[in-house]
Amino acid sequence: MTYQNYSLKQLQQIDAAHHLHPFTDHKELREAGSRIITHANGPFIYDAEGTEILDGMAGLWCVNVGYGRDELADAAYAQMKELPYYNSFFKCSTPTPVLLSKKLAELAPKGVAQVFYGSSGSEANDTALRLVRHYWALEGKPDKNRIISRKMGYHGSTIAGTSLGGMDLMHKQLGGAVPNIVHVMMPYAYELALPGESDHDFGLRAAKAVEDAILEAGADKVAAFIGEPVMGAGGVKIPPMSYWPEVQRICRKYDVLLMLDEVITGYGRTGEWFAAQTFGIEPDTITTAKALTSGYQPLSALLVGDRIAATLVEKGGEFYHGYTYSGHPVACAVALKNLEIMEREGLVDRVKNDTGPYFAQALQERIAGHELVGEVRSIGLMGAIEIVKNRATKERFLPAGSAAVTVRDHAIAQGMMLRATGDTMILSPPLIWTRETIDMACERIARALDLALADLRKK
Ligand code: PXG
Repeated sequence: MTYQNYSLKQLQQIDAAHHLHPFTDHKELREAGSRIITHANGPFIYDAEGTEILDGMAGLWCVNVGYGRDELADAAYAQMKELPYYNSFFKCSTPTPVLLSKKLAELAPKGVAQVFYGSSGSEANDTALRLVRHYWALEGKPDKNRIISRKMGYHGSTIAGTSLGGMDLMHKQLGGAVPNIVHVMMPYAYELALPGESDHDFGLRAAKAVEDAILEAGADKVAAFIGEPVMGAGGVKIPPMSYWPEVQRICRKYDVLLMLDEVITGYGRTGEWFAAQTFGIEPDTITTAKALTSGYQPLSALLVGDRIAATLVEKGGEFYHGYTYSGHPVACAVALKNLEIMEREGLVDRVKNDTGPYFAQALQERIAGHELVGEVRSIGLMGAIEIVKNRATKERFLPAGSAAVTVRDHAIAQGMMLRATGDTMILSPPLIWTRETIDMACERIARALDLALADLRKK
């Protein structure tokens, strides 16, 4: 069956009749009709009407090597023919997860050398939560099970992921979160720094919130702290450089495990293989997914540090946890090829030394001065643009989020896919973007901002 036999209208009608979309107001979508993306190549996606759109989001923070990579399709095809599936339970293994684990151990920060596979970031965080609690139980401290997380953190959409995350609207629909998870302030200077407070001091104050939460519960009750090195879905919130070293010092002081969620930042996004390396963090677990396969296959890898791994292996007995698709041979074959492409093309170095700095400069020079823009910020190829009504007072347009949607809609009409989160525009492009692609993106965004400003003035 090919979709070419259907008109766009037919596809939209069938979509509206039968397809429940993620994070969607279904009634609203069904009235409007979904935008159907049919194919993609390099940095561009194409919709059913043939419109070419520059993909500023790398799909959903994942297509780091860009679209149309025959090598990845070939790797999947070859693996499917040889062995499409076999499980990793019952003392079995297949070659590709074995080799991928070795590769990940080489790329990961020092002291992190074991891998547990799933198919999504949410699953990997579920594994991480179970694993850290299991660790403390094995160490004879079953009550050391509280997890400290952050408001506006995003850790997935399963019950564990939602519970770990700090998204109020998601919690409201949860009907009871996983117990013993608390949320502290996020390190978001633009809105939360006090008047006159330096970035450095704000970072320390935000870290102090973690210490306060540990002291409130008692260190013997706190298992771990979890955070995204740079908050992604919450709005590309880049912490001051003082934040992570201080959080790490606090975790060590109270013997609290440090869990990083690198589902977005992993595999080159910030200019190192992992943001742990960018910020100098030595974590006990690293959740990864998305760009591990550049999104060509669903795959997550929870990277586990030596301390937890040693206890799990030496004292653990059987860990009653796993997924049918843990270590899926096809997904792992694609991941291996994806990492090979990233290394061969030097994409991580390019982000660090060329495109990342150029992206930061382009946003500063061409976007930051716009009347609608309160702040631009970026790290590697991950950026944000704050949309405000008043640059001096940081006042936002009402209703909240509406101005960013206006900018986004104009951007898409200008051939530029980016995302709005609240009143923040987000960019997270494929790592294959060049200086020319960045120029093209900035031109289109600047035009979208002009058009949005004209609209917003009319209101
Ligand atoms: N952790 C982080 C940091 C994520 O960004 C997940 C976990 C969950 O991964 P899965 O594969 O289960 O979706 C994510 C996912 C957005 C958006 O609106 C971001 C994600 C997912 C959906 C939407 O930016 N990130």
